[in-house]
Amino acid sequence: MSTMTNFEVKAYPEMWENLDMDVARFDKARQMLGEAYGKMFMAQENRPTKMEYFDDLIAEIFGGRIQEMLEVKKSGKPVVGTFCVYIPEEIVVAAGGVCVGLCGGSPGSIPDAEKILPRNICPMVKSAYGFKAGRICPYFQSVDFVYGETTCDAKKKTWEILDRLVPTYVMEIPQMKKERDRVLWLEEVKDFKSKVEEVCNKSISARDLAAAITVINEKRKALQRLTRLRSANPAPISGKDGLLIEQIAFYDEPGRFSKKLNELCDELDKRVADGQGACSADTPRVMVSGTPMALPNWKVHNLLETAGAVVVNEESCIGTRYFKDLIDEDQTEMDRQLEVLTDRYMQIDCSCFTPNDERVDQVLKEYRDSNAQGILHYSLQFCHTYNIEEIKIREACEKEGIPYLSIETDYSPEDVGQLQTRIEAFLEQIRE
Ligand code: BJ8
Repeated sequence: MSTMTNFEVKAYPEMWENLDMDVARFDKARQMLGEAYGKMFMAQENRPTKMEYFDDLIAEIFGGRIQEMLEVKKSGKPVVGTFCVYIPEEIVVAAGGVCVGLCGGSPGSIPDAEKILPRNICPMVKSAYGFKAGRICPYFQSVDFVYGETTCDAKKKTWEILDRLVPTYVMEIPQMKKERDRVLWLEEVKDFKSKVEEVCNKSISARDLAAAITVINEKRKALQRLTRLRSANPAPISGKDGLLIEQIAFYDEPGRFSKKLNELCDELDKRVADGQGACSADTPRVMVSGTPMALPNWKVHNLLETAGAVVVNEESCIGTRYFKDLIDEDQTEMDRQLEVLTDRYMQIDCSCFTPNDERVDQVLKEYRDSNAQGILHYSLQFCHTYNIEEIKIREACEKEGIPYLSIETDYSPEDVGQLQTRIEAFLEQIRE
């Protein structure tokens, strides 16, 4: 395999300075990201040519895309940061604004967070907080406000501390899905809409919202299409590239993203028809299920694919949980639109809910649909809800005779050797 590493994430020091960033430090992170990307992504063989757009997006992730967001902001439209797929981006898009995912996927910002937050909480929360505290994320520096939620304890208590650094609002997400929870949820969605409207000083009309629902539905449909194509054998695209596209969905302009992803899917359609894959047909096919993997968290996919597997599905919030459900587009009145929007969001099966048995069924369904041969359950360290829900997923896999491996990890490279050994044994079990 080639080891081409000449990939550069572009530098925009002047713009970063204007965003009050720690430019010298951030520039090192930018270089490291480029090197990692070159090694992990550009060195892959048999890559679809249409991945070029997504490579370019990563090259401009701290530059061109930020400029676009700042243009939107200059025009008086809202730029909103979120940390969870329960925050309805359709409402921000309806206001002509940008909604960007700010979950942290990098170990580099964790020491900044550990200066104040406890060490024994989820790395995703620490990484996100650290990006703001260290002034090393141009997205965080560009938002009008962030909107958190009350999903897990680590998140909801961190928002109180984060509010000292950036205006932080919180959506109450209930923990059960009864009728009275739905009533509360709908009110919370309305509050979110009011907050977004405050920034642009304009009310969102039913027509604006209808258009935004279509735009985001199109994005979710394009991601569903990619997932279906990955079920082919040989897989037409690597799991790393699949994950990367799912991560980029939280940053890119949605209309353009859907168009480019559909162009890639056209190419993959052809590959599938020609029996051409990113790997051979006897490559072990793994589905990853569990906690989300925020950019640039490629640790487990990289380990799996370096060990000779291909990842064919992500049952996570940076994966199918984000795009499996669409919003009914037939409503024309605001009240009804907000109701169907809330209904769609209530279908997301995050482990923060109790009970959450629909997720077990969903995991088994996706396992079958993706033609996977084994499931790797991935839990971030200290994520109690996923770690405990793992018991039910494991039991269901045992019952179905599905090869299964559960790992709990963080962003540090320390456990890589140990994980490698366990992954190799898991792939051996699949091969047998
Ligand atoms: S809907 S998965 S995006 S909450 S991994 S921060 S739960 S301790 S990310 Fe999530 Fe919304 Fe659920 Fe999805 Fe907490 Fe767990 Fe960390 Fe998590």
